[in-house]
Amino acid sequence: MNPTSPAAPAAPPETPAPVIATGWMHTARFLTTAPQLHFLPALDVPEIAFVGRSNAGKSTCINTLTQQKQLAYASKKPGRTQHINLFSLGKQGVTDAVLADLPGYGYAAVPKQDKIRWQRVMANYLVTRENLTGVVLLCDPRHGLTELDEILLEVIRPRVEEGLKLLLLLTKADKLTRAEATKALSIGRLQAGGGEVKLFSALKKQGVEEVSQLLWRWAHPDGGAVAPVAQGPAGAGNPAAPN
Ligand SMILES: Nc1nc2c(ncn2[C@@H]2O[C@H](COP(=O)(O)OP(=O)(O)OP(=O)(O)O)[C@@H](O)[C@H]2O)c(=O)[nH]1
Ligand SMILES: [Mg+2]
Repeated sequence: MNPTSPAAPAAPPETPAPVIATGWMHTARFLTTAPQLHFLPALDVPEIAFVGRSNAGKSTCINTLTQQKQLAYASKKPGRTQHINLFSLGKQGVTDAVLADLPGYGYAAVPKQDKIRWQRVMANYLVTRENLTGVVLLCDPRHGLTELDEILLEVIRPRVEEGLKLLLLLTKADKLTRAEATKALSIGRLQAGGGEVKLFSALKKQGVEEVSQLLWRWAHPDGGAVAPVAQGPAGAGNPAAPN
């Protein structure tokens, strides 16, 4: 076979050097916030959603990955994030992907009606958001996957089968012994149904490069070379908040 043949299959997306992926993450800036799905702007760049139980560490993870202290609002008090918050990524004002920080679920003190309403918003988002490219499901392995995490995995399963990317991110890994971390990884691999599993610690900056590289690959399935290019007008040129 001629290796230079134009008919040769396309190479899988290249893994960028860690510095490219972390540099890309560092470009994150606030785009918009929405209390409900229909307030979200329609975008045509890849969107990566951070979901999981309240207090799992979603906002902290976004801050750690983007190397910014307070881009996403993190707090000891569960239920801090109450809107869908979008952050743009890309060089020099050119948005080539968006991160979405979603409110957590399963916080006991939230009134039942609010819980049900939020679960509906979330399920709708995961099923209907057209530019959704990947989901990062954060889970504190000391608690394991909750019933609501399992429901979420069920909800996205058809989309994962059609190519939606999934990462089960085991957070607060600094709280685990080496043996516990190994065990958490193997349990996670059984549960992640088609997705990847990684350990992460905001405290120790564990997993930052690996996760940044993975998200970069999700957002640049064609390789993207060293300098990412915009994939469309992105609607991000209109950062007007809904309210
Ligand atoms: N030890 C440790 N604590 C962490 C880590 N990541 C987050 N936390 C702590 O966990 C708590 C919750 O973090 P958040 O990032 O606000 O959690 P969240 O998932 O965004 O929570 P909601 O917005 O309520 O859904 C905070 O007190 C963080 O400091 C970590 O890697 N290690
Ligand atoms: Mg949060």
